[in-house]
Amino acid sequence: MRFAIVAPAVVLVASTAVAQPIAPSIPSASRVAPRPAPSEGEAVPSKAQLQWQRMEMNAFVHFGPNAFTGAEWGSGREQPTIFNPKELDARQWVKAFKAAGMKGVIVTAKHHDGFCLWPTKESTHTVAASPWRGGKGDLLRELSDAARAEGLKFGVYLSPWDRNHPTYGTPEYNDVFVRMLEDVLANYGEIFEVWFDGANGEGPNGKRQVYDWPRFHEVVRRLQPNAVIFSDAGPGIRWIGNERGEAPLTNWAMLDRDRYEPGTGLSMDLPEGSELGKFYVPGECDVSIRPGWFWRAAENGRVKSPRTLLRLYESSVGRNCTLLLNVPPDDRGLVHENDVKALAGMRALVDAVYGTSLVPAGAKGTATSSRASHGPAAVLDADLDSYWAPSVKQASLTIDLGAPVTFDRVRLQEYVAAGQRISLFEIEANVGGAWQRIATGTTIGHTRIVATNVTTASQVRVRIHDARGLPMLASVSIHDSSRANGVAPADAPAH
Ligand code: FUL
Repeated sequence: MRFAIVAPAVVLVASTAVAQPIAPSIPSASRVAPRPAPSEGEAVPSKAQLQWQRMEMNAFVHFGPNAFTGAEWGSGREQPTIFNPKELDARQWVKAFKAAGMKGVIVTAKHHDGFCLWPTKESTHTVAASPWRGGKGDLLRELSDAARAEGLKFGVYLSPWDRNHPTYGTPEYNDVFVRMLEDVLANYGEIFEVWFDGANGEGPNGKRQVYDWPRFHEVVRRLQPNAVIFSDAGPGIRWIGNERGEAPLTNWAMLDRDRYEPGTGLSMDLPEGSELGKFYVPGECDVSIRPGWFWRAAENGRVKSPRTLLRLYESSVGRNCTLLLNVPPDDRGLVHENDVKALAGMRALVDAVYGTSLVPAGAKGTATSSRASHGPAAVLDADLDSYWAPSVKQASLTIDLGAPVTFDRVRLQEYVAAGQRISLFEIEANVGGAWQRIATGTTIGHTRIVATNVTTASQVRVRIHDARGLPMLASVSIHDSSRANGVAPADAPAH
C-alpha cells in the first residue's frame, strides 16, 4: 500500500548489472557539466547510519496471525486464539540468520492487522489473548534475548495502520500508538532500527488516520537515540521504491527530504536519491525470500535459491543499499527447513565470490594524485576508515596485480563518512599489454559491485571522471562470480 514511483527516465553513462558490451563513451572532462562543490553543510552519515550501512544485510521477520490464516494483510478481525506456534524457538531463527551473514533482525511487532506480538495493555488483540505459552508469551522478549545471545542487533517494525484498534482514525489513536511505541522501545534493550510502514488504510470504523509523524519520531529519539528510523523518505533510512531487492544503478545516499510530503507521492527521487540532497538518508532494499511477506505452506517450494539471493545481494548491497531480507517463520514457530538451507547456501555463495579479493597480497597501487597520508595503498587494506584521496576531482588509481588474474566483478567502496561524492567513473584493465575500458558507472557510495565481461588482466585502473567534491576511495577489490559454481548445497530448493 504505497504510492507508485515512476522511475526517472534519465540514465547517465552506467554499467549494467550483468556483463554486457561496453557502455557508451565517457564524457571528456571539459564536457562534464559544472557541479556545485559540496557546501559546508554537506550531508554526511550519523554514526548510527554509518554503522547501519556497514551491517550490509539484516533479517526481516513477518510473523503473526497471518502465518495461521495464509493472509498477507490480516483483517484485524481474526480471533487471537489462532496464534499458537507450538514449537516456537527464536534462537533457531537467529541462528539461521546468523549463518546467512546477517547482522541484525527486525520483527513485525505489529502488522496492519493490529495484532501485537508483545502483551501490551494498549490493545486486547495481542499474544496475551492467545493460547501461545498459556497467554504469558512475549515474542519481543524471546527474540531480543535470542538476538543478543547470538550477537545480532535487534530492531522492530511497527505498522501505524491498524485494522483492529477501535480508536484508529481518531486523534486518540496517535496517543495509543505512541504508548505502544514507548512499550516497545523502553523494554527490550538496544534497538538498532525502527521500521515504520508507510501504509495508511482504513481502520475498523472505515476511517483513515492522520499520523503524527513528528511525535512518533520524537519517541524514538528520546528512548533509542542510536536507532535509525526507516520510513518511505527517512529520516534515517529511505525505501528504495520496490520490494524486489533491486536498487537503481545510480544511487545517492542523499535526499531532498524537504521536497517530500508523506502520502502524496511527490518525491520522485526516493529510488535514486538526490546528488544535491541536503539530508543523508541511505536506501534500504526490503524483499522476501518467499513470494509473500508471511509464511504459507503452499510456498514452501518457492523459496528463493542461493543463486537468486546472491543476485539480490549484488543488486542491493552492491548498489549502495542495505539488504533487508524477509524470512517468515512458519506456523510451528520455526524458520522452515527450505529457508534455512537457502540462507546457508546464500552465505556460501557470497563468501565464495566476495569473501576474498583476487588482488594478490603485496600488489601495488599507484595514483595520478594523492593527498598526504592518503596514498593508493589504502584501497587494498581491509580498513574502511583508511582511504585514497586525490587532491583533484579527476584522478586515477592503478593496481598492479603482478600477473594476469581472471575476474568479472569489481567492488568499489567510497569513504562515505565524509559524504558520498563520486558521480562518474570508469574501470580499465590491462589485457595482454593493451588497456581496455571494461566498465563505466555513476555512483559508488558505501559499496558498489560492478559486473564486467570476464577479463584476464595484469593491471586494473579506476578512473574518476567527476565527483561532487574531492573523491575518497576506501576499497577496491576484484572478484570472479564463477567461484559460486558448485558451492551451493545440492539439496537447496531449485528456483
Ligand atoms: C508493506 C506492507 O503492506 C507489507 O505487508 C509488508 O509489511 C511490507 C514490508 O511493507 O507496506
